[in-house]
Amino acid sequence: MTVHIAPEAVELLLIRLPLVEPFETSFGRTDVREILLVRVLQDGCEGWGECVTDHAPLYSSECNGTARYVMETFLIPALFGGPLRRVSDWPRRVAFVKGHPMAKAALEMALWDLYGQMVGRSLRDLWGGTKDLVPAGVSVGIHPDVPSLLRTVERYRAEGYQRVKLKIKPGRDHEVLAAVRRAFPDALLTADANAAYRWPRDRAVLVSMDAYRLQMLEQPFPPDDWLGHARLQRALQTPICLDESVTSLATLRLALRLRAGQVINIKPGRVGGYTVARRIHDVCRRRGVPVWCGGMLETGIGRAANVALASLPGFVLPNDLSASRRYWVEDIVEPPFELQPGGYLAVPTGPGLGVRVVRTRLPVQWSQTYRRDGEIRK
Ligand code: SMG
Ligand code: MG
Repeated sequence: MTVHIAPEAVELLLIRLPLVEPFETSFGRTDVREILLVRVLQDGCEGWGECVTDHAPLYSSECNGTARYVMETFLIPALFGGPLRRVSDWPRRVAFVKGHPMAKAALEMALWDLYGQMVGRSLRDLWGGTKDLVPAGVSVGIHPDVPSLLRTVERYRAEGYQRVKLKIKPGRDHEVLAAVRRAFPDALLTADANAAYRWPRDRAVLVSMDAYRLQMLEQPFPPDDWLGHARLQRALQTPICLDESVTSLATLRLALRLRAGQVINIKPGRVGGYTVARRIHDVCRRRGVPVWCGGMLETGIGRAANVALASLPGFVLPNDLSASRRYWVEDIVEPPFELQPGGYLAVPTGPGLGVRVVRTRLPVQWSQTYRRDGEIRK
């Protein structure tokens, strides 16, 4: 039986969800997340997607406003333009829209969930995942002072996270890394700069980070500074992990050819969806490049899809996938994600995302439904 994907309606919803504690990176601080959700409907089934944009274009050039605009003006009409034979045809269907990978990825996630619901298969199963449990890491934001940071790291380590990622920026790096390394000599630590450093200005500051025995240093330079990353990697023993730089298969190939990094953080939103994310995984696996799944402070919707992705065999390093309670007082899905013994998250086995969205828990700011027959309802 062939199931064609042809939703009769798409709903966009904006929710506002406070984080359990503020999260600060080199580009800003978040207390409350504004999250754009997508719901697609077909033949009595529904699929949910989550857009990883934020209220402002700080991590990348997209934000909730651009994602909404591009979805309602171009992507949703493209979806209504005719049935898709496979969800993996989605990137080609929307290739005429340049950029806007997060908007495309959110709709793709909803289509994967819908398809999984229709055929009764989990995303892990549809994508060729091989693991029941995926290693959980935790990303720790920039703290106001070192003692409070040490307390946070201590707490997460006591909970059982396999590795701790520390957010850094110029002026908030050596002191932080030295203190955490001193307090936790055996911890698996990484650092993420979110592009806050500059080549060659910060060469010495970065090269001396080798002293902290980090598992990797994530995205020191702006996404397009390929030569900066390649030159730093030549001078640095610590492997560089690329996040913001890798937005496609082509940029992945560039990264590998230039040896601009040795590890890849795969974020489906950043690369335009799960189809491309899986292809990036496949190329890295063939070439022996370790990958892990990044996070964008998702709700249980995005987390469910990412956990399924991380169950693929090439995801060999701890992921930025933490338990629901690390982010939210109450997640918007059931069951929430809980840290399993040894520091793992369990990969859902139910159809599609394998979690149920609890509609009554959605703090909806606005919602709008678009129908294939052309009607739009607020
Ligand atoms: O989802 O646990 C999470 C957060 C992981 O640090 C994280 N993400 O650059 O890797 C990264 C950041 C981007 C999001 S900052 C709002
Ligand atoms: Mg990062």
